[in-house]
Amino acid sequence: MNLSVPGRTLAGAALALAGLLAAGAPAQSAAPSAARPAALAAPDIPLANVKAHLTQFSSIAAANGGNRAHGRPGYKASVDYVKAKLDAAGFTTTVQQFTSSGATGYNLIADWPGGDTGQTLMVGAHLDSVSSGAGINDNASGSAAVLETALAVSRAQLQPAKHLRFAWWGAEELGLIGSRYYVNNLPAAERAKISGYLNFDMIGSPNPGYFVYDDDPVIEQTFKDYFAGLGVPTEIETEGDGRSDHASFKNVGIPVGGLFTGAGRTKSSAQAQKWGGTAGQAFDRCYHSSCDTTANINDTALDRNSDAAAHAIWSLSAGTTNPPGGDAYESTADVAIPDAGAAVTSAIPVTGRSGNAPAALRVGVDIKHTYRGDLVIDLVAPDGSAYRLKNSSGSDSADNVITTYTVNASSEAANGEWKLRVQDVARYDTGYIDSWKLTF
Ligand code: DTR
Ligand code: CA
Ligand code: ZN
Ligand code: ZN
Repeated sequence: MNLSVPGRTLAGAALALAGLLAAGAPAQSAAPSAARPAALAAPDIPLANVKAHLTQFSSIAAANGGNRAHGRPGYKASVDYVKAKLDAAGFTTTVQQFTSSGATGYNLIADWPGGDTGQTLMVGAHLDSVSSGAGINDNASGSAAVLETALAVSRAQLQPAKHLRFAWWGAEELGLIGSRYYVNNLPAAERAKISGYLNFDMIGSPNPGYFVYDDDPVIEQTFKDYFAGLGVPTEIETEGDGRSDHASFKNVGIPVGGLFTGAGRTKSSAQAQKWGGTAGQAFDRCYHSSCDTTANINDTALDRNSDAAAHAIWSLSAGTTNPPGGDAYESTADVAIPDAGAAVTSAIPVTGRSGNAPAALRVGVDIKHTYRGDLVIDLVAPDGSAYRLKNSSGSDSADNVITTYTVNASSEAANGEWKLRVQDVARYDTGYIDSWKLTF
């Protein structure tokens, strides 16, 4: 059996061979009940719903002196609006009071019942504006997206492995006051239960960039994978360290991540090339100004970032402990295999996992093809390394390849795009990839 494992040491090849030998006598394909359903995909977050929240925040500001700032009536009215939506959707809400600059501040915390509270994923945005305006991009955009993804969790009646907690912070504009108060008043044992915090502050800038925080690598990769799936390039957020509420969590060692579309800095020509918009102009010309109104939003950016938030919540709350059946990722797309032609591939994007793939990665294949001896089958890891699953054979005249291979993929990063590569190397007899599955 020739191993196509480019760039491997002999020892590595031997290990890989040992792994593949286990697959030599094709195992029975995993009983469907043994494999968990593939990781649930997040729903689309309707842009219209997110914008309806922006309209509400705008009306609240207009009815309360033109802003939603800490210590002003518009802020508490914003809290009341969000809380009412969450109470109606089945969340357990808590309003945490604090004092800053002589005024009462409020954090709104919303727990989604269920999940392992020992692994709590938090998602947050600051709800306050500056006193000069309604603060629609900064930060009704993040507040609305977090609210709508929370409501999407309720609509889906999601039951993730991890516990989900959402938060809207007060007095961020005064210096991360609300989020810092929350973290500082969490007992250490409670802090230790927070597996990660996702922050959304300014995610609809009118001249947008697509920036991903580069703090925790798993969270960063989860967002990058999402935007890669859209074909939207991203950049690392370099302005943010310490500049928003994720800093309160990072300062106590909690993994953080988030998204940002830019504030007062100027978009470069190179950035305008990749993202569109106007070079030489600020990402948000109305940053901290009275013109930060509902007209100060780029709908595409707000929609993409809302959907990216949902993707990260669904992916990162799925849990890291593998249940007995393992975590399965599946493609059911049919891919025709040309007779005696070029190899074809079928891809499965894997996200939200940490570390490397297992030493016993299960590769379930279902290929419908007469005279299966024509077929050569490889698993291709995200970095391009190929693992031979099946060689061609002139004597194997049976039809179809429906089996599970076990591959030692422990030297491969788990996250990324895995491919099944199939080539028909002999004339006559044709077929197609019906489905295939990776189980970690
Ligand atoms: N501090 C935020 C705006 C802001 C500036 N840089 C970043 C980077 C990442 C997130 C947010 C920001 C505010 O004015 O609310
Ligand atoms: Ca959407
Ligand atoms: Zn601000
Ligand atoms: Zn902000």
